[in-house]
Amino acid sequence: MIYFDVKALRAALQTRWLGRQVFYQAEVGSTNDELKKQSTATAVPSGALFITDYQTHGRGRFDRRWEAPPGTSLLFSLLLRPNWPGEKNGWLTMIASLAAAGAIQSQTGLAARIKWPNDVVLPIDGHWRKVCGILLEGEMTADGRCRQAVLGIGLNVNIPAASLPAGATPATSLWVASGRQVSRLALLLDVLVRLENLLDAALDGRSPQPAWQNQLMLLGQPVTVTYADGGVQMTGTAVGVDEWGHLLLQMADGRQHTILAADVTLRAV
Ligand code: BT5
Repeated sequence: MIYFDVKALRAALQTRWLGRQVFYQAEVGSTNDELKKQSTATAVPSGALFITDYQTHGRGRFDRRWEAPPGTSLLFSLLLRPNWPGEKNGWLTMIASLAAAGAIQSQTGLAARIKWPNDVVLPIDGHWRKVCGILLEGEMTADGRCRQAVLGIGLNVNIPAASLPAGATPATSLWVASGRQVSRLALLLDVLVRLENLLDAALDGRSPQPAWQNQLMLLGQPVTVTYADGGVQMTGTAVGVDEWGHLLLQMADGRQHTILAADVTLRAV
């Protein structure tokens, strides 16, 4: 396996506070879980980064799995303490996908877009394929503020075509999509600078929503929303997202539904 060069990361980091404390292990269960463990055991500052080369129990939403062959991907988590009302946590997912899509565009020239609510996708032969997933896990205080959040990002960098995960979601990697290997270090440095700038702006009260909505695919198109629990389905037109990242679904009968990101999967009709 090609190990991630943490020394080079520390030396080249261009951020002011994000990723200034780095934890690395070649293999872990899940970086989200490891970072939470670290933050319970020791005083870990906001902005701390946990990165690995391989996860044995990489997680998606709803206990789904995140699969990536050893040494091929960016698999990392960030500890954040925004101390804002919990509803604002949707901004963190928006910021993560904006930063990932922006870094992919600038490092590879690929036209990365965001698929609501938490995926970064690439167009391959006329179809959108997932290249990056985001898992946000927040801990709230009794009065509903965000005590701490762990923002997990999985980005398929140099996964060869034959090793792409073959699940329900069509996947790709930057290597497969661009035809050349991409430096995980350069990409991570780029993601972190973008994330930090977006986080600083958000902490200053500036919403990522306009930039995020701009990068969304499926807007203006008919979509089907499926609830994870009962499998209830709704079909309508995705007309936009509100300030908190909830999807606005326009139904045929003229009514508009607000769809919370936490509950659903989204498919083009
Ligand atoms: C996500 O969930 O997309 C969030 C994935 C977050 C992964 C990171 S890696 C670092 C950190 N530590 C963790 O343990 N997790 C985070 P969701 O929207 O539920 O999508 C999961 C679905 O994506 C799976 O059910 C598969 O169909 C598909 N999938 C799994 N691995 C994939 C991959 N490498 N590339 C593309 N799709 C994948």
